[in-house]
Amino acid sequence: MNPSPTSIHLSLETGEVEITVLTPRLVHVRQAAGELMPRRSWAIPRADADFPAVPVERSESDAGITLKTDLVAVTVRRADGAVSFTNSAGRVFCADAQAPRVSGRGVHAARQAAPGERFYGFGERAGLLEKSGRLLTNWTTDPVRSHGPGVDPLYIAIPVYLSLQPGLCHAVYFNNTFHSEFDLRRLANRTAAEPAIMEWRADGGELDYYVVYGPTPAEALHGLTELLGRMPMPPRWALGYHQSRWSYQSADEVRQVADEFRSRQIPCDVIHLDIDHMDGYRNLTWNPQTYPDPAGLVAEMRSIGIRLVPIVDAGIKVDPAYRVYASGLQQDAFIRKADGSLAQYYVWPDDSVFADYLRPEVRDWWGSLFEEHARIGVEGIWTDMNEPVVFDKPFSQGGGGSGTLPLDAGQGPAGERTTHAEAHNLFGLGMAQATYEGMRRALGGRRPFVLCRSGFAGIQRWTASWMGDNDSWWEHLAMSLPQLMNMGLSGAPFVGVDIGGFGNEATPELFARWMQIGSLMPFCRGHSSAGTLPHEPWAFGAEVEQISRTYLALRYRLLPYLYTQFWKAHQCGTPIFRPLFFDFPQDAALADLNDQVMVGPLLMAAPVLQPGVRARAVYLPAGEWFDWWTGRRLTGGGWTWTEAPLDSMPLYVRAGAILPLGPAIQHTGERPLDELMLEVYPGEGEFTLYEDDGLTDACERGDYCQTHYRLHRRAGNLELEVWAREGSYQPPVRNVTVRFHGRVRLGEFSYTDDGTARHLRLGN
Ligand code: MIG
Repeated sequence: MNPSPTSIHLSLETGEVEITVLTPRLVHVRQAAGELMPRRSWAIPRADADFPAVPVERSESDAGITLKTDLVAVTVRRADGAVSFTNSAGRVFCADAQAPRVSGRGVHAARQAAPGERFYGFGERAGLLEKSGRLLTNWTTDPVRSHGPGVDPLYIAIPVYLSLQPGLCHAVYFNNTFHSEFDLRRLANRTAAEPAIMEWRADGGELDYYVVYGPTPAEALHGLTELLGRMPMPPRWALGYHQSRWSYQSADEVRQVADEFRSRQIPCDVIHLDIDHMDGYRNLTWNPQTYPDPAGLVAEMRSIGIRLVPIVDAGIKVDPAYRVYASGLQQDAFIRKADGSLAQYYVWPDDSVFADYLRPEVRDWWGSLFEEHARIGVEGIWTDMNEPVVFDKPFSQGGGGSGTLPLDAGQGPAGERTTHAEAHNLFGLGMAQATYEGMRRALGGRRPFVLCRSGFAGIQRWTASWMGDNDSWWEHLAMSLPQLMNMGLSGAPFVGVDIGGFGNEATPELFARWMQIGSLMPFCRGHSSAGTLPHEPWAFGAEVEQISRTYLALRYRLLPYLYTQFWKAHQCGTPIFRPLFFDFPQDAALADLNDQVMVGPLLMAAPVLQPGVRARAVYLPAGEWFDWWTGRRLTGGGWTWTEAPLDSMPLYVRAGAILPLGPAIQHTGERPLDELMLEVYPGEGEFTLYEDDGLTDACERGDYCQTHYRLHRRAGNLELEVWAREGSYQPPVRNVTVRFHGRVRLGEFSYTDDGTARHLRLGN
């Protein structure tokens, strides 16, 4: 018997059940065939013991035991261990439809779904926003290109979902790292007679899950990320535009690309270096012929405001003369097969080995390898192939495919050894963690940027994510919206797709449309595969170049707003690029809206996602909206029709918006935020602008500032209240222009912002 008043422990015939209340909205449920497993060092969520105790009411009957907080009650049935939740209004949610089964060989649970309950999240997926009817597998996989809407799984596995019913939202994290499934097929085509059921299965481990009550999506995400962790503040430059290609073949080509951006006045902060920059695909080396002076190149690029982000792969070349292999071998850092021999497989450098990132000392070793990169000025690392993928034959003999390590290979630290079957899904997560922590140590106070292809729940703590190898297809452009929105709902806000498409060739029209919405994706990178034609923004003719310039310029002007959204994500787990229902959870019409997106709370984009289309229908939730381009006022609560010529992506601002914009810049280091524009739209609203140095970890020690703005009506007139700036970070004294999009005309006001409070009467 567990004496803690916040937890229930039952020994049933079928095994142990433990339920622990962690916060008023967060509950941990565990059921095992025998005894519950001890916590492992590589566990993802925060330990139960790390949550301060909360007031819980406990009641018992013959039938079961109930724990109750201010928000939820959880009941376990003595007879069979079935668990159910209710909110304070007595509405049941997330209830076992039958007794869960846990055996040595796996787990199975069947949860009741309410009529009309909708399911989102599930990490990285192909297909539409809402997932009823799908069988979704949690197993990190390289699908080897050309993934259509039905392809599953993909690179990142996040066993998290968000359920939405009218007035009631909750999230679930299924804390099991084995191969597992969410089966939503019995939700589709259901008849009234058939119970609506969603099944969870896993090939091993315990039935271990966390339920997070909202009731709003924002509250559910807040609770979920309190458990799984949140994104660290990225360096501000990582919010700029990134240009990539597999591969820029030499330092000279990198210089040329950088020069093109600057001479064409297309903003850019980052160039990625794909695998060909290495010496024979050896991680952390440089090809001596094509990249003879990496330090010089990095410095030269930095002098024009461009950072280089080199790639490292999961496979480490077997080569006794290569320091990474030799030192790893000495540390016994590499995964071994069940028979004790090195798990050696083919990837780019042919024979390769793989580090066991579950072990803390291996993460330290891996992290320390980045010291040299950091010393020459590299502040960002891109990691790839960490599902992990292995080829069927040597790359030099045309190898490919998407095999992985043997499931019985041993992993993990002594005392908690497991096999790849349990650790597979954690490979990318561990590699991202080791890379992030190593870079952080090496940069001594500057914030690193890490980009990682694979991942698991909690991946946002270590890295940004892109959605792997899409194609230059309209279908993949359209898919990028639900894909990124569901990542955000799974706790990972810093996400993007390859703008323009990775495989195949984009047409000018496709590239233009992709750049339009891509410019508002949290991670904004153009990339393209080897063997394709150039995909840089100027490669498609003058018109598309101009469109790219316009939209990237818009992104850069929006940086004060976007950066504030990153802060919100860092503080609260709030997704940045999110479905409309996140901000309007009461509006049932939004549940299946795949082709519109909120970018933070104030902007809504309705991109064109089909060829030849020059107008589209747009759904505007209740309230007033303004067309970003024309300033025209629109009344929400239904559909509107809008023109969308090639150079224009429909974009809307909510009434009452106070949108902070910075000056036009070519890169984030060009100048501090020494000039600010507030675009103000009639209505009631508020906004808190977040600022810090953009570069160091001082913000984590409280060195930042916030300015609160409030727009409200007073004696028939709208008034903008600017509150006194709070916090220690000091932006430059600057001119602020307030552009008021009034009913009659555009009003311009300006003031000198020295951090003091003021009131501006704007008109009506
Ligand atoms: O499958 O490093 O997703 O972005 O350009 C090829 C070469 C391996 C896969 C990544 C892609 C990258 C490519 N890599």
